[in-house]
Amino acid sequence: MATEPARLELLSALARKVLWLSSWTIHHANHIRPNADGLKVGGHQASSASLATIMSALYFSVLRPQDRIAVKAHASPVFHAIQYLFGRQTRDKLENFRGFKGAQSYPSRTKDTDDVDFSTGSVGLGVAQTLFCSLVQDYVKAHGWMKDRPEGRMIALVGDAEMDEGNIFEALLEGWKHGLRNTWWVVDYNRQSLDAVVREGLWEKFESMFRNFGWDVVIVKYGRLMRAAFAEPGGEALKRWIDSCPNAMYAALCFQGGAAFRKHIRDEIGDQGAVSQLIERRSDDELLALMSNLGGHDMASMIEAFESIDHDRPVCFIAYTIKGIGLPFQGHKDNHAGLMTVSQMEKWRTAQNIRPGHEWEKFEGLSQEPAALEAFLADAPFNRDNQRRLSAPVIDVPERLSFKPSPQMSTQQGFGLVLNELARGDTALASRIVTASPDVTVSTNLGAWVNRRGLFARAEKADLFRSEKIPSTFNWDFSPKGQHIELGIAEMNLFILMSALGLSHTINGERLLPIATLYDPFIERGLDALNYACYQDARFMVAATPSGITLAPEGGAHQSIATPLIGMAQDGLASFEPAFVDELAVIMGWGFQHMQHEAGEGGSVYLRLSTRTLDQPLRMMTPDLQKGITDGAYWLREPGENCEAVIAYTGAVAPEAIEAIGLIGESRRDVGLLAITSADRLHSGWTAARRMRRHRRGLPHLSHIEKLLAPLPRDCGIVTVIDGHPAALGWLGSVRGHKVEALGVEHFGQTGTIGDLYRHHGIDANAIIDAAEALTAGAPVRHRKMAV
Ligand SMILES: Cc1ncc(C[n+]2csc(CCOP(=O)(O)OP(=O)(O)O)c2C)c(N)n1
Ligand SMILES: [Mg+2]
Repeated sequence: MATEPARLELLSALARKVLWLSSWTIHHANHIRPNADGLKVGGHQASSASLATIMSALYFSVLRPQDRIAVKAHASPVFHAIQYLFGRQTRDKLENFRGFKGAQSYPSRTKDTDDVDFSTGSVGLGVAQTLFCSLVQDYVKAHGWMKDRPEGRMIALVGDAEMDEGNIFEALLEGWKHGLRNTWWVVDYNRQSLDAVVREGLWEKFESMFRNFGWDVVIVKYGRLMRAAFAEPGGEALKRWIDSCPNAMYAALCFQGGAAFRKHIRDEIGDQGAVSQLIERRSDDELLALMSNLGGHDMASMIEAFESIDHDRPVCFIAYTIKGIGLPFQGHKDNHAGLMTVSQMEKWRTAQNIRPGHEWEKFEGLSQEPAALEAFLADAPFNRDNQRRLSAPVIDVPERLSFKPSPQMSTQQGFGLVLNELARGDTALASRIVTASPDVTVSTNLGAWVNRRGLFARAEKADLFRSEKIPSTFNWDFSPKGQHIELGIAEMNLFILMSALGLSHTINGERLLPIATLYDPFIERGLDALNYACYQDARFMVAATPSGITLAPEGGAHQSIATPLIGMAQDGLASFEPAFVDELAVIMGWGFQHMQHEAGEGGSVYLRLSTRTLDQPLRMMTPDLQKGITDGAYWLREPGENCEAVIAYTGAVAPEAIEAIGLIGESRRDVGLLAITSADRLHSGWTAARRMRRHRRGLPHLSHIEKLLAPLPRDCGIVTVIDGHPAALGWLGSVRGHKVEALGVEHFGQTGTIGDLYRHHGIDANAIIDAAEALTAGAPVRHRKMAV
């Protein structure tokens, strides 16, 4: 173990190297191997530089392998440089920074190869993810699954302007409710964002807010040089001047350099003898070094701050920094997109003692012994365990998920029944399910599950109504064994929690099977978090209900129109919209397996459910039917040989489609009824088959939908109908060139009964018949549904 001064010297040298390598990576991408499109990499050089010291302190000394880190998006080059020094990143990927398959501009858990813990890029999400990851670790621990694994700290490196993102505050509140531990947020307080210099005194707002939520706050404002200077005669006055200097002015002076600082300090406080002497004792360069020695750039101060934490309460570090420190545009308000010119880089290279052609060498230009640096890196605690990505065995999913059948049910009800059956049993599957809902647990039918499995909290808390013997349908006991995580209303939190739970197998080595319930329209409220959860390959199931306009009198404001398209377009999410509960049970069983498949094969699952009660079919669940349901469609009524019209429906409009088929049957021949359980799976199967045929000519692979539509005569018309945007099914006509009338919902907000609204939006039986008539030759359809 190196002595303290020696350790600090090695760490500072490595931090300088990290700054060099990260800047060189960006420079290389812009000037040496620029992409053909000529786009420059803005945003990174200045933004990365802020964090070179802090991240070096963390990765080379403070972090342990069990810690997990969300790196501020624009500090990606710094992260990659650190991993390069550790030997986990290749020169080729750095030379190809932001190029095809090169190191990513924003750290990516799935696309980068150097052990990124959390994908960042949409600012705010990574920050909250660390908080929820810590809660998940507590969950795993409370359930007795941590074994002898030490608790990790979940750490976010946060831009100060990133703190504007509301989802961070939503998470903060949730963390407080759940007794958050083991979470560190390090705010890179460079007082600059993309466009602007941040408001004066922002740190005070942060400080009081974090303290309010029970966090420890550590402000790291002055580096060691500064602190030494403050102890000199006149130092107090200098400190007062620094403290009162407006952010914009301080930034501007950092940009202008030592002489400008001297002039300003002289003009403002220079008549006080001791201060003048203090600054006169220093050359311009020395004065600039002193004035830019803010805490976040001072290795000793950062190490001291991190090592001073001797508790597991959450901590917010506010580290003062200068954006672009050490680079020619440090502090300049326009520096976000700032890039060093070739000649500036040349000058800086010379100053760093780096020989041309040796830019990528790990220790080039450092005066320390390479062997000592190498040994120090090898010995970094973070580096001691190469297995930071864990895995967990697959949990068995029973052949068939059962539920208590009833002749009439909604899919939402069915969802509750399937979970209730799971809760009653003692399968491994049930023990690994974790549910969460943004304050709609009961209204999305999770109540029965929660009654049986209980709510999660680290400390027991009995349901007061129950202990007071007040009759209530619900038993809301909290305990460390509980399996439902109660959340407030914020949907962003729901999806970030899903992301954290859904990565547990790789972070904690213990598999969880998370299920989120929420109202379907509010998927849009949490969409970015949902997208990032999928992007990190977290695995979870979303049951969204009620959906569409079918919630009818519940109100126009809660309708969802776009969600079927979101379900189709969201990468990593298989979407389903069953009409009947036996379909749903099959899909959920398939879903629990899909959630556990290897990367690239499995993914998350979205169930778009409804509150509409439908007559349930009495039928045997054959393997063929089961496969049709999970592949996305099956014939509820097979089309005949001379089929003139097909009605293809999804979800809650099944009764209208069935009724229309009955009425059309007398006027059109051999009509077919196609039940579509997943437009998403059908469509992706179809595009995949086409791609395969293009690439491997001659292979007769047909997708499920192609096979289903193959027997239809050319001039058969297809009417599609969904309680959602019509484009979700409108593409069916392209599969084999059939004419299509796509019915669906395009306008938001009208309230009424289901009958009123289906008629209004043209998705009722008569609208389906009209559409079929328009598509097909022959006499008008004789029958219409009678108005009720
Ligand atoms: C959700 C989202 N909105 C906007 C952006 C574009 N953007 C990237 S960085 C940034 C501001 C950065 O300021 P700060 O967090 O203080 O980091 P700094 O550049 O100072 O290091 C913005 C607006 C983004 N990446 N994500
Ligand atoms: Mg900033």
